[in-house]
Amino acid sequence: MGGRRKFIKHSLLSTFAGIPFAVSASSAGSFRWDEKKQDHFTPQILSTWNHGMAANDKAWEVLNSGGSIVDAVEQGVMVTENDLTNLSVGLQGLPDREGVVTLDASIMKGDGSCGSVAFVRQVKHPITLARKVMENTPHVMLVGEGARLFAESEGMPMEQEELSPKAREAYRRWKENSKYQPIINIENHDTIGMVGIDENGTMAGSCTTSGLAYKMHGRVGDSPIIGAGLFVDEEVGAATATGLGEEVIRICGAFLIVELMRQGRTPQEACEEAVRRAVSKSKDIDNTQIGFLALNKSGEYGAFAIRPGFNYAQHHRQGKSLTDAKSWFK
Ligand code: SD4
Repeated sequence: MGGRRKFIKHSLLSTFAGIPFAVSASSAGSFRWDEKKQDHFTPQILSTWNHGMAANDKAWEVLNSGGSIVDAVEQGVMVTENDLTNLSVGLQGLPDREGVVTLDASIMKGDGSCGSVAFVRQVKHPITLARKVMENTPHVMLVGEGARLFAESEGMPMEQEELSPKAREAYRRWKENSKYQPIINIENHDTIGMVGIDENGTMAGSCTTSGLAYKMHGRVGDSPIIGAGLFVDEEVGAATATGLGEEVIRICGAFLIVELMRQGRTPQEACEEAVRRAVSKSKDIDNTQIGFLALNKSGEYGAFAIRPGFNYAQHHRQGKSLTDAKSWFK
């Protein structure tokens, strides 16, 4: 995480400005994708935070080697789940108050298929487990011991419950005061959310996290909640969230953004409106950070956060970039 502040600032390529926005107004005044007007799409992958660069690299490689967009968003975020330097995603993440690492993840396809797991232990790749929930069960969400047992039944290996050296040391220091307070410090908010579109206009998204550091045992954040941390509807677009999950759940953040886009807002406008909504509902704005990231079907994207510090990674045919998102507070 040391490189977090070494942002590679790029002004995003103006290529996207020229993409035709092929949506049409329905009689109800909302927007509907008009397939007749556009028969090709611009593949693109977007992820939260600077670890999104490596995750996007993988997702892009998967897409380019013939994988589906769901394969891409799954395998992309697995890179972060494997990243031993990341203390907010995967089993190396910071534990809850009891010293236990519990993971949340979700995956969604643009046709409405989705799967998620929450409060799951000992599973190295909760995103893969979420995909198995989506594909191999009649359910959308499995939690806790049930999710772990399902992983076992699917042949996924169970990992030892042992804190990573960095997490162990951080937990030891935290226990000196054992003070629980959500911290807006971005070092403490590292969830990866990824959204993408392929050249056929098929969309998908993924989101995976170890959640808030030192959360109450059993706490579940927004990341595995379809419509809060992630939502995809390929008639319109996709959105994902990072930050204080309680505040994202309160406003159904990702769903809200997709619905705002359906009503004609650009991804940027939709993210800004969702942040405005979160700010207006927040019970503790001084201690809250949220970042939203959105992509619509025509390749327009947007990002916005409550306060500075949130960045996002983007990959497309013209290259890749890491960009600081604008924020409500300057
Ligand atoms: C959660 N949204 O569990 C997650 C935390 C997060 O970067 O985004 N961390 O509330």
